[in-house]
Amino acid sequence: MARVWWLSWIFVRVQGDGEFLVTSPSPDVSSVSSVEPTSGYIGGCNPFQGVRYLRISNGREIPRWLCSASWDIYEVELTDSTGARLAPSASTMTGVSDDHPVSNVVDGDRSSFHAGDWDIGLGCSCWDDSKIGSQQVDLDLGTLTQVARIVIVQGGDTDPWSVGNLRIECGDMSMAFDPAVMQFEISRAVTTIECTAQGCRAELSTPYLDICGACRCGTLTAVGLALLALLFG
Ligand SMILES: [Ca+2]
Repeated sequence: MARVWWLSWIFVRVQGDGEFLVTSPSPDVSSVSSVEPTSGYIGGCNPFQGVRYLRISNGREIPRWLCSASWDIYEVELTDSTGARLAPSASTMTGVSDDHPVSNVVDGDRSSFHAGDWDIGLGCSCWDDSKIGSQQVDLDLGTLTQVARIVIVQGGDTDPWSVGNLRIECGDMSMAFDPAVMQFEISRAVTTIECTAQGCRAELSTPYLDICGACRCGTLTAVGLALLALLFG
């Protein structure tokens, strides 16, 4: 994947599109917009109040230029209020790409990942808001459980299959989800969500990067799209 990512940035430069703010083989953190890690409460539901299910989904797009792109989520780690690590099962109703099963989200290995259905098309070139939440992972704790910490692991700031905005929904024993959704900006590396009775706060290991906001995919020519398809499938 690293080679493909590098090639993608080179290709962007070949297009000669001056509107691209990122012009190096890997994202230049200084040239894309960023915000400080969230300091206040996230809002939405609070899994500290007790949940059986947590639904994790994409809040926005991923910085890819083809529609055959899905989000790669490496690991979700849950901890209860005593500090004990929880062991949920994982499933999805939105599809799986070959060789990257949803179980990889909870296998205890931060290097293995789950890839969603490519057909959903989460790349910024074909993004629209109807795709918010279109790639989901459902975690089942088996019984109502007080969740005090959620750690979301992605591939890092140079991973073009990462999201910068995440949704978390809280489900009860009957898998009915609270309409109050947690939606917030996250790190493309590791995001730790700490929850208490007062609410949840997020700590980002690297600042939020709005990579897609810095690209102008609509300016790619038909020839360019054909070349991208040839290079990246
Ligand atoms: Ca994993």
